[in-house]
Amino acid sequence: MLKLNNYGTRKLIFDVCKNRLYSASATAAPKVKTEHDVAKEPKRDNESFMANIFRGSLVTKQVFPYPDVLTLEQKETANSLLDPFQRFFTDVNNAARNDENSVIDPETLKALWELGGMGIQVPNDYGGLGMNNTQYARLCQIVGAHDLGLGITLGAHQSIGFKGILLYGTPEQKEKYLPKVAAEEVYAAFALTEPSSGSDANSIRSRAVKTADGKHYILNGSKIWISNGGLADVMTVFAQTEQIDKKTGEKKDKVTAFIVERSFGGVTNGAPEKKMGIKASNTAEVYFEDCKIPIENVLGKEGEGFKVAVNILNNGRFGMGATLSGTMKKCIEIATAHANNRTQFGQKIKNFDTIQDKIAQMNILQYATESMAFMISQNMDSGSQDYHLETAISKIYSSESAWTVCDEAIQILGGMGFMKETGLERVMRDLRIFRIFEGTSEILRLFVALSGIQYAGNHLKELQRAFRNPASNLGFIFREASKRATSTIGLGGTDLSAFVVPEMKEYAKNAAVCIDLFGRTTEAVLMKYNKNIINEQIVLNHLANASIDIYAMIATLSRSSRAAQLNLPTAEHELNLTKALSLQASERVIQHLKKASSGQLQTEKKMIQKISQKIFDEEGVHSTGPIDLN
Ligand code: MYA
Repeated sequence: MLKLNNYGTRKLIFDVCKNRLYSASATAAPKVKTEHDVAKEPKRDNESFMANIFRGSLVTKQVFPYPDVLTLEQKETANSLLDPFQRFFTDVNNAARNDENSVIDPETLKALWELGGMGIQVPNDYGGLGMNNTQYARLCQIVGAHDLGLGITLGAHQSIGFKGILLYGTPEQKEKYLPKVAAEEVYAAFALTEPSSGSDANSIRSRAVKTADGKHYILNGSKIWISNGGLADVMTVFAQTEQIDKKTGEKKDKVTAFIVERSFGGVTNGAPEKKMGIKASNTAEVYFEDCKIPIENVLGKEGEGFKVAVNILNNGRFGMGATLSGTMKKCIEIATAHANNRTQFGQKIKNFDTIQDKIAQMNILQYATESMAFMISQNMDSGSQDYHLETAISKIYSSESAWTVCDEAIQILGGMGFMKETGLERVMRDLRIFRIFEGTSEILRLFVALSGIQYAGNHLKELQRAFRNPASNLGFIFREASKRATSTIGLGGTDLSAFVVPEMKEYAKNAAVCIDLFGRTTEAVLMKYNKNIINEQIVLNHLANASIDIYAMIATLSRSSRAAQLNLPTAEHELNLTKALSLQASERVIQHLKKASSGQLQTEKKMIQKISQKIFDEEGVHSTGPIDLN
């Protein structure tokens, strides 16, 4: 889908959108379904709230009421670990020292292993703490509040390093590797990125060739920027392998995932990279030279490694949201402690509107980030398979919000914020990478918009099919027609009022208006651009931005309503945060959606292309100096 210069690969079926749904084309002769069409058809209902709003449908199972999946016992287990984790960060770990030394000392790491911190989600039977995603998310918050550099050592190990073994491992693979990576001080890493393959993860060049006896693969290639690359003895490695297409018999390179042990031989790594932030974590190149991998170390199916890679990333992304919600909380604490005490112009700076506005905005971003992360983790814990869009949204939102919150905290502290001793400058350096790794904000925005649009396109195709045989699809057609008719004349439409407490009804209405406009705009851009939508990145970004704000509104409406229903002591504040967010976010959504379908966008796009082309040609700005008339 995101083959940015080769949109044919995804074979999106947008042709249906060439014509208006109710036009003559809808009754054209039915196209014979190819196997590919059938394979692409949804096999079960997609429960993702976000995917469904792309097609104008409201599927609320994942979002209302706010999930609460932990049993009392699970809550207690997680809580019992919060204290030891807190104590580890206050008594043992020293984030500033780790940053200064660009390494975590062995005693600190040993203490983390002893706490069970490296195998939080590994089942007890394999020596781990056996926690689910939500319990893990609680611990991530503590990590995020104290040391992001150490968090990457921990996250690269379990959120992606050996996550593939948990998700795809055979019983033998689990038996062999999980005890080691959970408790025996064996580090894991995730080796995907290569010099020529960053966002375009499918284009890796590392190759593994099967031996003549079929018992091994021989791996050659190199990986860059591998977190824990210099520490790991077990790695999840992705490489091209020759596969025979079952349908055509053609030979084709496809990615396969492998569990690679350093002890297999031929595995070396470069020196630790010198980085802007997360210095405490080890980042290194990893080289594979004739590394002999037993066939039983293929992870998942041969040729299906790309799916393994993206699903590991999808599965781990909520952890980043949880982690960064902890980071933001800490930044807010530092900023408020300062604002409460700092006097300027004869009064505490907390009395100034500007500072109040900053602090409130920071809390809104933190609240929304946390609400999303725990909504997703709990959906995953209750068995949902449809969380890809939501985790991508949460990754974008949390990494961008944390940056803003930390930046504003520094601004509130003024000169003091710029000093090393406050600790915020380290957090800011550490945070910069979060918008880049595990999928850049840019690539994930395209992923969100295009995946949602593909889902909407499939729905339109279904509708077209129904029109070919209206007699047996009357109910479906009628429901669609009435949905469109009522929303066109401003009646009916989405109603969220039943899901929120009475005082939030008005705000739920804002979100509902956005959802309706979102569905209509998605359909309109599909009609307008057809399959060329893939090349309309600005339109896609507007849709993605609108979807992100909608998810933030929904997650907070749901969580704050729950807080009010339970009469929590923080309920009033949570409702206020949600109200403010709803007012601001709904305005942004409407702006983005207007932009996405505006006729002016193409004129603007041409202008931007012209300007940027000139700058690229010149490799820099192109203007005559203001005091130079030559
Ligand atoms: S690790 C390196 C991270 N690298 C990336 O994230 C790479 C980003 N790129 C991509 O994700 C993909 O290449 C994109 C797809 C999205 C661009 N879920 O033709 P396609 C399916 C499910 O669109 P492409 C790092 O940084 C798609 O449906 N399926 O693919 C670690 C299609 O299937 P089908 C997906 O154009 C840093 C097929 O794949 C997804 O090549 C350390 C092909 O699709 C998806 N997402 O590009 C972090 N995407 O054919 C430490 C595609 O059936 C962790 N597909 O239709 C820190 C954690 C926090 C700390 C914790 C502390 C406690």
